[in-house]
Amino acid sequence: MEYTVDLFFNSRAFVEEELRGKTVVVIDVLRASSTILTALSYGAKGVVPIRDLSEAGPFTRNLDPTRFVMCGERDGVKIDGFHFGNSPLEFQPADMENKTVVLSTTNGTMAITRASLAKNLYIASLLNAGAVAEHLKTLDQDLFFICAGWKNRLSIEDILCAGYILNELFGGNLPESTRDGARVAHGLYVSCKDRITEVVQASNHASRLRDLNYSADIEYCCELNKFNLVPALREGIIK
Ligand code: 3SL
Repeated sequence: MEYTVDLFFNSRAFVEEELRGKTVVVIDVLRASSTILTALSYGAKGVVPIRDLSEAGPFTRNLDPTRFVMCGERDGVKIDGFHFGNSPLEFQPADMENKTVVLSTTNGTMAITRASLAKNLYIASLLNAGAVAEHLKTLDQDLFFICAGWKNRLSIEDILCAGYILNELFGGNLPESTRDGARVAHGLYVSCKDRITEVVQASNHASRLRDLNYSADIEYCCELNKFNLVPALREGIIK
């Protein structure tokens, strides 16, 4: 049976209810998804995504600081009072091992928390795009990509990553029922597949990150298939 494949271009471009019971892949190449993957690869127990800072209060006030790490940014800059920002290169394995990470970012955790009615919610970036595609092959159901973007706009690196996953998944033959958003992502990937890093480096968000002295993060986040992990959100925690 043919199933729907669709894509939303930013973290606010969907109605939360329409994702209830669906399979969703949230992509934020620069940098939330890449940060989540890195923390989990360093042995974090899980990542709790929070939408806004009012939700951080209970964590900062009540939780054992030896078991919890607060990470997050606003406009790319570390949130005051948090242990770390949103740079995957900022922390060491020992900072994350056996800890629960509480993460709040401008767009990425907004996308994740807004999509939390999904039945399956996976986190993807270029670091694990191949593993996500392999996992999606085992499912046979409607599939929605949410590209976190930046403040109601699209981010080309997120769309490109979705296109890569679509290409791995369908080998170029998209199902007939594929919606326009997913077709655009696949088309972008096909036209740029030999210069992924170049396209990411030329993106608006890469330029914002360079202005904040995060050039090394951009390079790191372009490493294709560094991790064989497919993190999923279950009961509010990404593992
Ligand atoms: O918006 C987000 O979720 C972040 O990933 C943006 S930044 O790369 O930390 O600026």
